[in-house]
Amino acid sequence: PSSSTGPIILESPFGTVNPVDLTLPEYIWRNVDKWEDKPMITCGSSGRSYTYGEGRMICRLFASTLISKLGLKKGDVVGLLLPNLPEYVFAIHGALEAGLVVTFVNPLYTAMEVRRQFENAGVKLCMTISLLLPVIQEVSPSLNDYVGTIVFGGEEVANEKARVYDFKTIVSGQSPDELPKSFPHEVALLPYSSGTTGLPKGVMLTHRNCAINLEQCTNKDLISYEPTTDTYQERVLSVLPFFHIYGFNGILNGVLSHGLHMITIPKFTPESYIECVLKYKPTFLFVVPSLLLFLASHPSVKPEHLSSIKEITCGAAPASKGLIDNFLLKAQKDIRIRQGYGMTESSPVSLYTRVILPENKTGSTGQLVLSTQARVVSLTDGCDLGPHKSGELLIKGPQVMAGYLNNEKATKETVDEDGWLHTGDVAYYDEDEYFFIVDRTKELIKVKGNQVSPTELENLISQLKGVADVAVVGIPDVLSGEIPRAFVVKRPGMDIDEKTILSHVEKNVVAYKKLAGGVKFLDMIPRNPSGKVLRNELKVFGNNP
Ligand code: AYL
Repeated sequence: PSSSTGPIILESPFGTVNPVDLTLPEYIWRNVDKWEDKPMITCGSSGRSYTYGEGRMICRLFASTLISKLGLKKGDVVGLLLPNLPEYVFAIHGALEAGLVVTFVNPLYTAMEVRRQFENAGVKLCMTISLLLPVIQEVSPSLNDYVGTIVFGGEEVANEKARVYDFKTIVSGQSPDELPKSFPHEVALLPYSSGTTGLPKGVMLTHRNCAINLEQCTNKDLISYEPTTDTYQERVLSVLPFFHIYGFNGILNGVLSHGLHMITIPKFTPESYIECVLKYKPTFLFVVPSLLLFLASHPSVKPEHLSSIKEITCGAAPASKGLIDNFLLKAQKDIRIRQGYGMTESSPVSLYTRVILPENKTGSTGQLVLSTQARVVSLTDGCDLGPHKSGELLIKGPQVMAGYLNNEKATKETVDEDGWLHTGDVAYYDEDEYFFIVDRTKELIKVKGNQVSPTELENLISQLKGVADVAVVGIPDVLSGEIPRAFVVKRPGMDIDEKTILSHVEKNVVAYKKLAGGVKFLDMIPRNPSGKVLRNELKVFGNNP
């Protein structure tokens, strides 16, 4: 499909997806009867575990509890401040089954970060663990129509007067009362993403967006799990957070819908990870490049530790051919390494490498998943480009979000009238239509696969009196991929030092957002005539410490 003047639209080589007319919970549980007695999810640290039969029932009862005992109504928003625990499944799928909309945050977020997202999303009910209840208590007074907080393992802190409920207590004795009816086109999830510019925004993902994205990766060329049977079940280890679309839809829901055994750890340490690999002998791992680097280079990871692993999927940030080759050298065995590419705004997967990847395609982020189209357009004149020419990647498919919450302007800037999602990533495709991501035009900084919005840090730094102007960019880093660095112009006659700026940022944001790349002082921030920061100039400058 090529034309020298009009759009050059690439189609998925895998064909079209089966239509999905189910909500997300209906989709993930649709075959649950086949593996009721099999383990569903296990905490790799504590060993706490639930079978599919138990998990399915608890979600159903929790959904009824939310409606009958707490009086929530369809469409109400719940906010999750939770680490990766087995009970995460109940929190999120119980709420979705009840017709509620879910937003989630990093459990290490500061109260300020949680408040901004929960307020913006309109959260009425929170879910957390005892340890993090103080954060919720700081945030909840600013929430309109606040209903309360459910605490997992909260027997000690429960307090009806203060509207703090223990999960087990409130679900116990619940009957599977009727639930409001939900539909596939309705919004299910509000993950936050800064997209191509500005502050994090609520990404409206519908039930269908999420369910169809799972189906779009379900094809004999794309899926390699052995089916779950009486005698066999794949084991998947992942520490990637369920509060990110990769961990939630890409990993957890994929696992649940195929009846696999999920093993998770609430907090990554090299020791706990290796211990889990040895104890549970996972057959599949999901990683981000910094975790692959850990496996490839950490002295405590030995080749024999990796003997159970058949396949590793890596996504969320670039993994070079060099990194993949280094890992395989270390593993001393044939492990399939697959890459996925996507965005929160596309539920997330748009590109995925096929199970059997031709050797000369290592480093590619793969091909278009089912029913997905792409264009690559010139960064200078917007014209469509042919093979081997780098430009902005545009994506179209049923996984593309319904829009940003209460933000029509950002929605229009990101998804155009014809439905093309402007990714802000620079890519090219080769003669076989394998894609390679080479750069990013958007401001977004990715630290170990986590999103960092430069605007958020710039706003924070601007609060300091001595700062006249500021710009934050990502600079390359071996361990994290990128790290944020601030360029600051001092206010005339005032002095402000690097330490003050670093500690102000560190106090207010989660650790991965801190200015690990330091602060550089400049006389002025380079901007174009319309005032837009010339980030590339700063990046080049930023390469010289
Ligand atoms: P967000 N290679 C290079 N950059 C990538 C890749 C990749 N494989 N995947 C994601 N990115 C960058 O919303 C890219 O800049 O979603 C993209 O626009 O947090 C941005 O990350 C989106 O960041 C999977 C596994 C998709 C993971 C994901 C990524 C979800 C990240 C499919 O199988």
